[in-house]
Amino acid sequence: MAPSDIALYQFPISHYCEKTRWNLDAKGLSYRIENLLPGPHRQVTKRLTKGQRGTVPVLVDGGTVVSDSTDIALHLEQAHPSTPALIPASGPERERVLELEAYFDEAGKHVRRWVYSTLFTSGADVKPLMFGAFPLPLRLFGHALFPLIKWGIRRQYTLTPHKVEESRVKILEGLDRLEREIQGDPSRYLVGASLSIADITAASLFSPLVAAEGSPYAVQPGEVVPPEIAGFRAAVLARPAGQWLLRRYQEDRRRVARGFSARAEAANG
Ligand SMILES: N[C@@H](CCC(=O)N[C@@H](CS)C(=O)NCC(=O)O)C(=O)O
Repeated sequence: MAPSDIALYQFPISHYCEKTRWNLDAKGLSYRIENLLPGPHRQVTKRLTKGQRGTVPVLVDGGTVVSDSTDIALHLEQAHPSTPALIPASGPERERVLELEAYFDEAGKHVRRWVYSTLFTSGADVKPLMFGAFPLPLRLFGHALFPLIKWGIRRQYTLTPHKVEESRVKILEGLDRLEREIQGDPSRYLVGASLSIADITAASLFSPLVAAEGSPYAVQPGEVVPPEIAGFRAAVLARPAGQWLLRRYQEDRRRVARGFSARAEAANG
């Protein structure tokens, strides 16, 4: 298949988009990345999905348009089967993979809320992470839109103190569950003896908590990490769950995340 036959519409900063990039990379598929600015993105995503959904990621695979990272994973498994499968074709292992995928997908919303809230409250500069991958004119446009984008994020993801605290607790529950599933052993996969979409989902959606190398949240030279985030990351890294997250990135995230490398190139250029 020609590289341009698969296009991923995405935000570089989004951990749900990171999940789909990893999914595509794990299957060895070539794809084109179309980075969208938060806010104006809805014109594109609504057009692509014929008004059905506004969120990213959206995958265009030949004539098929799929949005939602879980539906994309199901589509990719069917349209581009790989060995070993990221989603087993049938049986109890399939059920387990899908159940864990759904659980960690939901946990990702709590990570997003806690991370955005903590970054905004600390006054950290989120703009390099959000816009670094864009060409200069769009980057400047993004900077101009930033106050509005920030307001939209606060509103859409309900960054209220009560909800943020609720999410912090949910994150800790998620890390506990991860440790139970791997029986405290960072070398184990969640289901069976090979990487599945359950591992990709947990690792990508929790990646902001450990700033794994190869993830969009890897710490850049000169980046100032707010103390609350640095402290939380240190506590996660001291746990088997944190070591598991790092290991999945080191051992299984084989190809460099392309959104991230584009960000680094833009920052260097
Ligand atoms: N469950 C969805 C979550 C997607 C999602 O929430 N995407 C966010 C970025 S992380 C988004 O597009 N936000 C902007 C919007 O809702 O318009 C998935 O897995 O694709």
